[in-house]
Amino acid sequence: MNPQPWFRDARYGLMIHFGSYALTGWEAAWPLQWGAISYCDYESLADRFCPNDYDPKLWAALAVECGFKYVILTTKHHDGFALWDTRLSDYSAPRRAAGRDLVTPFVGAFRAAGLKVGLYFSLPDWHHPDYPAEVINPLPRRSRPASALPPGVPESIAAAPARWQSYIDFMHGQVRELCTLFGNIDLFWFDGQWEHTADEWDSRKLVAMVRELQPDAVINDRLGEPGIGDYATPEQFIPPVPPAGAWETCMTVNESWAHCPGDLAFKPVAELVGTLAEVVARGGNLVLGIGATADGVIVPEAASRLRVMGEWLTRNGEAIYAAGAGLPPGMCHYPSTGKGDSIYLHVLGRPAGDAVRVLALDRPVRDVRLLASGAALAFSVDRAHPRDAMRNPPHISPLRIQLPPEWLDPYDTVIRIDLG
Ligand code: FHN
Repeated sequence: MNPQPWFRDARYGLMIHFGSYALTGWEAAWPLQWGAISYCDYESLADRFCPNDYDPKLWAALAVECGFKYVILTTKHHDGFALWDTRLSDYSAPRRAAGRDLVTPFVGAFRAAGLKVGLYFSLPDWHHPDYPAEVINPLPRRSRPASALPPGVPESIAAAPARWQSYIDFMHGQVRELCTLFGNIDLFWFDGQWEHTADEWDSRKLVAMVRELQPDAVINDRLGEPGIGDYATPEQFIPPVPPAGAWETCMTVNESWAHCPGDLAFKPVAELVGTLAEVVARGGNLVLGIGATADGVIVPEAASRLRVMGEWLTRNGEAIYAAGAGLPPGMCHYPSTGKGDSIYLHVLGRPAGDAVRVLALDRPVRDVRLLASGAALAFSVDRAHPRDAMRNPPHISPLRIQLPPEWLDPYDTVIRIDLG
């Protein structure tokens, strides 16, 4: 399947991890697997998770300001704690300390702000009494730590197949709720598929249900087998060889998905902007991940960086939104994006000398400008000497563009080349 056209045009999304795990100051759900917190202690976080400052309208306003075109909220992470009023479990924000559904206002606020809305949902649920101890990946096959298990969970699927079926009914039932409680949803972002196979998750049936209930929704690929969803999801890296078809790199702004106050390893804006340029230059989308605090706040360390990126996008968004891969690989030392007859060179950092080169172009150049200001840039096309032209392929000429150093952008100077 191909995703809806909006998905490729959007290019830039935000993923927000929000849940009771924010109280630990560690990663979402994973401290359970590390044996850092017991099942009971983790469970009881729900009795303290009460995000009084949660106002998704503020989040949506920030997302608009920062230039995001879509958003993905963790409605339920691997820990099984649901942010909406699921009828299928009591382990949810509305039924514990928070006392309210956190998803409905989120969807409303972002939709009203004009962003496409995506819901993250974990296939594994480490809280559910029927979710077995044994998982198949990471290899070798292993059991979750005893301290992390709810009382009486089955050892494996094989040990209690009926209980696995009841888990699948529950999990599919929760996805049905997500498909029916919040109006049109633009994207479903599944996760945690590595713990079982597509057949075990009954992923095809799950996707068929989503397509029936939300026919316009885009669905990611984390369903246990390639080809079931609409697009690939490399995580925390830019794929050197882009996946076939649509794809989206998801990447944290610091090193954690959840809010971790001790993690101050925020990526510099230049790196984040460079990542966005590199990803779009390979035909992908970038989703940046941040974690909200247990009070429901997006911390200034993350927000300030995203705002600076938003300012860069205000100057240069034409080279990102609805753009795709630009020049073929190897034609320029910089990433390039493209749209129609325009190529956008992303000059990351300071070029050596005062000129930027495109090694070879096979179409005439009409115009070259700095995208941010529209200022014309002097350029020359180094036509081959007739003697060499006889040996070279026709119409291939290097392009040299003068880039005055005082016009450099601190993060990524975008040069727009209009081809004839
Ligand atoms: O385990 C999760 C992780 O916490 C986070 O949610 C990321 C987001 O892509 N997905 C999983 C790891 O692949």
